[in-house]
Amino acid sequence: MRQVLVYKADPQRGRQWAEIFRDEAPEIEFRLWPDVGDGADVHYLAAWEPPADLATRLPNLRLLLSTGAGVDQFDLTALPPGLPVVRMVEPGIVCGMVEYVTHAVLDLHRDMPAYRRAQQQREWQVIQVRPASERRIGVLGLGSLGQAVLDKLVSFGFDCAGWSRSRHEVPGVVCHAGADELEGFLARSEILVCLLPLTDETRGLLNSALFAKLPKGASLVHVGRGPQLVAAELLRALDEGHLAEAVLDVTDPEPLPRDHALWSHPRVRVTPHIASMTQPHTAARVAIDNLRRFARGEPLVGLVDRRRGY
Ligand code: NDP
Ligand code: OXD
Repeated sequence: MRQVLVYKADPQRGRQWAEIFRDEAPEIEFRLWPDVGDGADVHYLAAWEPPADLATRLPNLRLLLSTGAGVDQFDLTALPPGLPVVRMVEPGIVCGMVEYVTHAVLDLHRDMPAYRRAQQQREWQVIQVRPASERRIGVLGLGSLGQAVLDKLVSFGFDCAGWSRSRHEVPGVVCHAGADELEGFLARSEILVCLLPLTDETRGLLNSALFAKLPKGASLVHVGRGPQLVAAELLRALDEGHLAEAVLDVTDPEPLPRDHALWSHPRVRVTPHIASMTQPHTAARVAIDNLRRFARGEPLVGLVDRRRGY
């Protein structure tokens, strides 16, 4: 039977997906939103945001693929029960995130924010260099992105730890698991990187209580999701000198309003959610692989636990 996939995200990237599907998966008919045709034909949807009337618009949908690594933009409770949801695990997203976080951590580790401020004042000011082995990095989230980032940071010799819900073993990384081990993990994290998915449990996690458990002078690199951060409490921790710097790729809301205090704080750097981006060619191939796995009844890569929310 003919299989039909609808793509509903950035149309330019969609056209690149279409080429890959045409050349590498001719058995799957590719339709670009809004040219869905008869919705009853559609088995698979690849979307950043599914349509609100998903169940009636695509009544025979069998699989929903997120075009991003996160699925918090989906209301998982509103989707048809039993519909499998897959998040994007593809090499392009991983490489982008490794580059962004490595850049941010090295920049903080080598005191570049202080040197940028000194240059503005024309001050020749030397700060003692600390070896990477003496810099303690903590990564919240040991999923596909957290582990890839840690792999690179370990290669620089940083003293690395990670935190996740379940216990993991990651070479060269002190792994902490669960709420009971969060405090010990935070107490040793001089540069804290957030790579958690947004769920009810992680919303607002980056707040004053958490900042207070970090060592004085710690910095934050936030690349998870904006609503995990309580921005006013971050600004207070920076103003009080408990935290030194923050690098934020995600904010709440996005885009960040022009008059928001985060833009102008001297110890905050904001980027517009560009830490990593799904790369159309690699993502399309990952999607094809997952659709073929699905057709063969094999385990899917990046299957979301809808109850857990990631
Ligand atoms: P994964 O699902 O692979 O990993 C999530 C990790 O978070 C897992 O280790 C999981 O623990 C841990 N976790 C989730 N909830 C909790 C909790 N309550 N307590 C402790 N640990 C928890 O996700 P990815 O690594 O692929 O992506 C992470 C996030 O990065 C995405 O959800 C997205 O929000 C963000 N992202 C941001 C981008 C950007 O450009 N800024 C781009 C891409 C992604 P366990 O392993 O035990 O399940
Ligand atoms: C994603 C993102 O989830 O871009 O892929 O944040």
